[in-house]
This record gives sequence, C-alpha cells and structure tokens, in this order.
Amino acid sequence: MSAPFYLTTPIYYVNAAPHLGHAYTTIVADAMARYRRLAGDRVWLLTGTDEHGDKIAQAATRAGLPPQALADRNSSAFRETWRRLGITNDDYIRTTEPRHARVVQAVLQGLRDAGEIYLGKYGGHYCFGCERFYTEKEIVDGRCPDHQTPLTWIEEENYFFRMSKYQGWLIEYLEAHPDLIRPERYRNEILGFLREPLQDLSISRPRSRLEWGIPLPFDERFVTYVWFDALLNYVSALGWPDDERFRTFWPHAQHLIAKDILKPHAIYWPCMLKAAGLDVFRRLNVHGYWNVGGGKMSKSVGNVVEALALTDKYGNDAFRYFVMREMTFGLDADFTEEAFVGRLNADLANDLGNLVSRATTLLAGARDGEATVGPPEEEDTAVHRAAVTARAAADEAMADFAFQRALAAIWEFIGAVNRYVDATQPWALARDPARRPRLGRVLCTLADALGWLGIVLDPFLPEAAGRIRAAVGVTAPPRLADAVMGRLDRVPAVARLSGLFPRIEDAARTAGKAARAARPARAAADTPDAPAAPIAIEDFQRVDLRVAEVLAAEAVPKSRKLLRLTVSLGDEQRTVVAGIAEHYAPADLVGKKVVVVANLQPATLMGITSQGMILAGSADTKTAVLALDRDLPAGAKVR
Ligand code: ME8
Repeated sequence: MSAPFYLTTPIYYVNAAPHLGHAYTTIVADAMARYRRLAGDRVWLLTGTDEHGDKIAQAATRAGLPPQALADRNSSAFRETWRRLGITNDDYIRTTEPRHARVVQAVLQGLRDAGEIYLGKYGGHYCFGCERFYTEKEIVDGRCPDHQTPLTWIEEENYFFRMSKYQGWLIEYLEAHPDLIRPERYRNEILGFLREPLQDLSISRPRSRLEWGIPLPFDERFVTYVWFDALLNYVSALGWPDDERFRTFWPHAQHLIAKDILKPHAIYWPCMLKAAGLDVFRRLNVHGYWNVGGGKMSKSVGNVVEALALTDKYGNDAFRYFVMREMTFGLDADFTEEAFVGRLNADLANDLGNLVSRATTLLAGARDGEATVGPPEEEDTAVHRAAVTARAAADEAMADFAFQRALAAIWEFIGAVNRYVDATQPWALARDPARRPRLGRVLCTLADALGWLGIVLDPFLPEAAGRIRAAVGVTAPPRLADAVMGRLDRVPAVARLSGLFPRIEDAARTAGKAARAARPARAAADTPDAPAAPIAIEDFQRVDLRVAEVLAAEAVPKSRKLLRLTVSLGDEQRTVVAGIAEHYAPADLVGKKVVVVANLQPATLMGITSQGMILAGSADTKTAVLALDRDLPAGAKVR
C-alpha cells in the first residue's frame, strides 16, 4: 500500500544566492523524500522561491534591475543549485507565477467575503530586512533583534486578518495534536508565545510604499503582505482547490523549516488555513541554524558558506553526508571545513570506503566460491541481526526527521561488517582449500551486506549507493523492502570498487604525487631510502601485520646473515627466515614479541621456506627489530 507523503521546504527569497543554510534544508528534504520513495510511498516534494515584498524590491533597486528580472535571475540560480545537488523535487513554485497569484487572490477574496479581513490602522517599528513590524518587547536597543539594524517607525492604513480570534482554537489544536510541531522545544516555544494575547495580522502593504506584490482583489491601492502570499504556496502548488493532487497530498502535508520562520508557520499559517476552511498541515519539522564562526549565517550578515563551492570541492555525497550527520535536527551546528574533512576521512573514506574496497576486492578475486557455500554460522547471523537492528533504528529516526540518528545507525552496521571481516579473515580462509565452504559463506555475507548498503544508503549518498549496487550487479531500482540479509546462498559476481571516497590528504597531495611521478624512475631505484610515493590507506591495509611471539631461533647453516625463527601467530605457527644474524644472537630473540607481515607470498631462502617477514629498522650499521611497548597476545592485528 503506497501512502501519500507531501513534503515542502520554505520557498527561498530571491534577494541573494543560495548558501549552506538553504542547501541543508533542501538536502534533508530530498533525503526524506528519497527515503519515503524507497519505502514505497507516493511522494510529492515541493520547493521554490518567494519573490515579492520589500526585500526583493530593495535588492532589485540596488542591482539596477526591475524586480521581476532579479527574481528570474535568482530563482534560476536556486533551481540550478538544486539540480546540481541532485535534488529530486517534483515541483518548483515561484510566487510570481499566475497559478500562485490566482490562489492568493481567491483566498483573500473568500476571507474578505467571510468578514475575516477588515481595514484598520497600524503604526509600528518596521524592519525592512525581516519584512515585519517588531513589538516594543522584541526590539533590542532600538534595533532589529535579527539584523541588528535600526528600525523604521511606519504608520499606515492596512487590511488586517482577524487572527486574534483564533488564539483559543490554536492552543486547543496544539494540545490535541502534540506532534504538530517538532522537535518539542519549538512546540513549547509557540505555546509560550500564545500565552500573550495574539494580535490581528496586517496582510497588506500600501502601493504608495511597495508596488512589488500581488494586488488585493478588493482594493487596488494595496498589495498582499509577503508572508500571507508566501505561505499559500504550499496549497497553490498542489492546485487548490479542485486539483486531484491537492486532494491526494494536502491531508499528508509536512513542512520543513528552520527556526527563523517558526512563527509564521506555527501561528499565521494554521490560523489562515482554519479561517479559509482548510485542514491544518500534518506536521511542522523545525531545524536549527548553521553557524559560522559562532554567528548565524545569513545573506544580510555576509558570512555565507557557498554550498556549491563545497560540493564542487568535495562531491555531493560527502557534502550531504556531512550536513546530515553533523547537525542534530532541531539544534544549531557549527560549520567548519576541518570538521567536514574529519568526517569525510573517518566515516566515508575509512569506514565505508574501506569496507567497500576490502569486500569488493575479496569478492572480485573469488574464483569458485559460488560452488561451495557452507551454512551460515553465528558470525554471519550476527551480521544479519545487525542489519535488522540498523534498519529498525533508521526507520524510527527518519520518522522523527532525526537524520543524524539514521546515519549513526547505518554506520553501526558498517562497523559491524568491518569487524566481521577482521574476525573471519577471508584472505586466510582462501589459503586453506579445506575451508572453501566457509570462505564461500563469508563472501556471501559480504556481498549481501554490500547489497543492503546499496539500498539503505541510497537516500543519503545517492551516487555512492548507485555505485555499490552496480558493483554487486544490482540493476533493479532499489526498494527498502529488499534490504533484507540472509537470502544469498551463491557468491554473486562482483566488480572491484575502490576509492569510493578518497581521503582528503590524498587529493591535497595529488600535485606532489604528480611531480614525483614525473621524475626519472631511476632516481627512486638509485636511492632505496628515498621516501616512497604516497599510497592510499587501502593499499597499506592490504598488508596484514601481526604480533608474533618468537618460540625458537637458530642460525641457518652456511649463512652469515640468516636466522630461522619459529613464531606463533596465536592459533598458527610459522617459520620465518630473517636477515638479522649479524645483529642478534638466536637466544636474544626467543620469547620476544615482534611484528610480522603475515600475508607475504612464501619465499625460499637457503632451502628454507619463509612464511612471513619480521619488521626491523636499520640505519648505518645498526638494525633493530620492532617490538611492542606493552604486551599484546600473539596474532593481534597491527595497523
Ligand atoms: O525566510 N541555518 O526565506 P529565506 C539553517 N521566504 N538554515 C538556514 C539558514 C541557516 N543559517 N539560513 C537559511 C524565507 N536557512 C521565506 C520563507 S516560506 C513560506 C517563506 C534556510 O530565503 C532555512 O530553511 O530567508 C530557513 O528557514 C530558510 O532557509 C529561510 O530562507
């Protein structure tokens, strides 16, 4: 059964270009829409631009453009930004479109006819930046509390919407619908505000002061107040009143905003809907501010982080991941590029990128794994259970718009699969023909986990999820219902996928790497101690380093340099030939814990097969075997 789901972002003002704050709201809206679609819901995602009012008129004057030209230009900039960020909105509304103006005028006329709108007088402290009057109580040192700019006293005749009469109704409605506004702190803020008497709302502006707006249908001397105009976009875009789309989606409307515009959405809007005889929206989801350097980022303040510059630099998926993971929905968050790079490296490059690279490398190298797949063991079913737990936690978090919690749950699973790889050691299983069925099962579990991630990550990291699905050979459109592990009993054909999220230092060093690569190859060969070219962490991790205990040591007959060591790697003993006889007496080594490379191809030296290599450093004539500075069991992993 597909449930309708209607989600809106604010419609953004066209007085400047989109920035991180707008991008955050639109990205989380997109992730939510994608999640619901993945779950099989019928989704309608709306965004758009708010194009009337003083603020736009003033920006147009400053730019030396007619307001419509400025609106056209900047509305396109928003639209283009969302296209580049891969936002999957189903519609894009502009308040200068006839389909919208028609609805605003119809609603105004209906309210006027019903006696909900009257002509009155108003004087007050007005902020042009906010497009609103401030009460004495709200003013800070005679200035706008938001913009810190001086306010202007304006007195004028205007039309008013009888909002005050809905105060009692609104309080009751909020009490009867405790989850109408969430997180709860914003609901409490509104209930607190409603303890004071609610004023009627001035819904017009005299044309003598402002031309740029939708004319009142019943008095040509006025245009509509921009908020009254803007809020109606949520129903005009659905084709109110007669469109099928309106009937389908309006009963399931959820709005998404930041706390700056809580009051118009939580007070004006429900009262407007009630007065116009429409149902109240289902839910208002409110997030906090992105701050930069401790202050709110806004166009008028000027410390704006350019969303597009960041995505160009680090990629769309990394940007989406960072903003969703870093901000606790409802609270403020600080943006720093260091935090961004930190998360990219730790969560995306290390945890996810490495898992995908390790797992696909093992799977791509599997030869006849599909023929021999053993039964699942406890280790495998534990991974299946981790997937079930993560799905349940992600579903619950997404129902609450808690994007950060959903991602944390998925990363728990990624951690569990990484630990599973460490514990099952598929590369060791591959060495032992008798353990082929076990290897087959481990590879199945890994392929299965990748398939799961390719679905569940799709709303959050659409590009990476698509690449993961392609690597495991999934071509069908992803569905959440298919994110179920434990159904695979053949190892599928998998293509190697590495470098899904390159570490940032790597990118920063690319220039240096290119310069080194351009040097004559001979230079490196001539100077063996010269620094090697940088390698990716994945390359380093392919080296299996282990703690080994030296059980026995003896000189290799007829060799000046070689010692034959018997070492324990925990559950396995190995013979290792080491070229350290000139520096260590055999007895010095017995009982020592050293570090060995455990996955070197065996080599034969003086007729003895060496199954590994001991790590030692050397300078001039000195050589030192690497030991541990505190005790660890033999077999422990070294990284
Ligand atoms: O208010 N942190 O438009 P607007 C987080 N046109 N989100 C931020 C942010 C920040 N620092 N800055 C902006 C308007 N946003 C009206 C809305 S709706 C009927 C009319 C995001 O261009 C956040 O979603 O000022 C906030 O609510 C919105 O942009 C305000 O955008």
